[in-house]
Amino acid sequence: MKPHDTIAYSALPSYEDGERIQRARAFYDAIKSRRTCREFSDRPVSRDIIESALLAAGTAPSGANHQPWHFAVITSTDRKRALREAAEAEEREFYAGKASQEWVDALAPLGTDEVKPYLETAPYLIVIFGQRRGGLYPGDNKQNYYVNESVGIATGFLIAALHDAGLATLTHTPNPMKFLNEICERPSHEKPAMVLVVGHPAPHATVPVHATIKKPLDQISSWL
Ligand code: IYR
Repeated sequence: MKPHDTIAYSALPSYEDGERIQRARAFYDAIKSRRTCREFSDRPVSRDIIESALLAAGTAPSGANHQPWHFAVITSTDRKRALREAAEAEEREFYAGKASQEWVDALAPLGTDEVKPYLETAPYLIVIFGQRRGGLYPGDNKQNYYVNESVGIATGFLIAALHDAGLATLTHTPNPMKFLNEICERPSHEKPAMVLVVGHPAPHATVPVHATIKKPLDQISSWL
């Protein structure tokens, strides 16, 4: 079989309509319990779970199917500490005046600040990179397309897979984040997209009420 050949579109199971409705609701019920976590426990998490979730992320649609992403999985104490120190240095500037007042005000209900102990506590920090160049096959050096969109979708899959496995996540976006290339030993044509903190919530973890307010259907959709 060559890449230009086709295969039958056969992967979808044939549910009854009622079952389809029930499954769609069940998925919504499951995913709506996801909460961004900002207090992690150091309880270990099996590497198998992370590998399966990364494989799930890797099935996301992408521009020209080039799969322009790289997931650097940090487990080493030293690298976590280096990442925390660099991220906190950026965040100190952000909260001390680099961010607009409007931005700081928007974050106030979340209670975020420049102190990020979870970057050392959580068992995994997955640093997600978008590859400006690459292609499908090892050694390819082609233009990649819709890199931000592709990486965003893959990250969504990753978060959903980890949530489904009963793990908590936090999308962390230090600003700027070029320092992540050095910590993760990634080439400069890769652009850091975000850090995904993964683990179990600390027993005392809380969630801001602000984060639990989700827009209703009539505010997020229109039917034409
Ligand atoms: N990167 C900062 C600030 C921050 C920005 C947004 I937009 C958030 O939704 C949350 C935080 C930080 O991590 O604190």
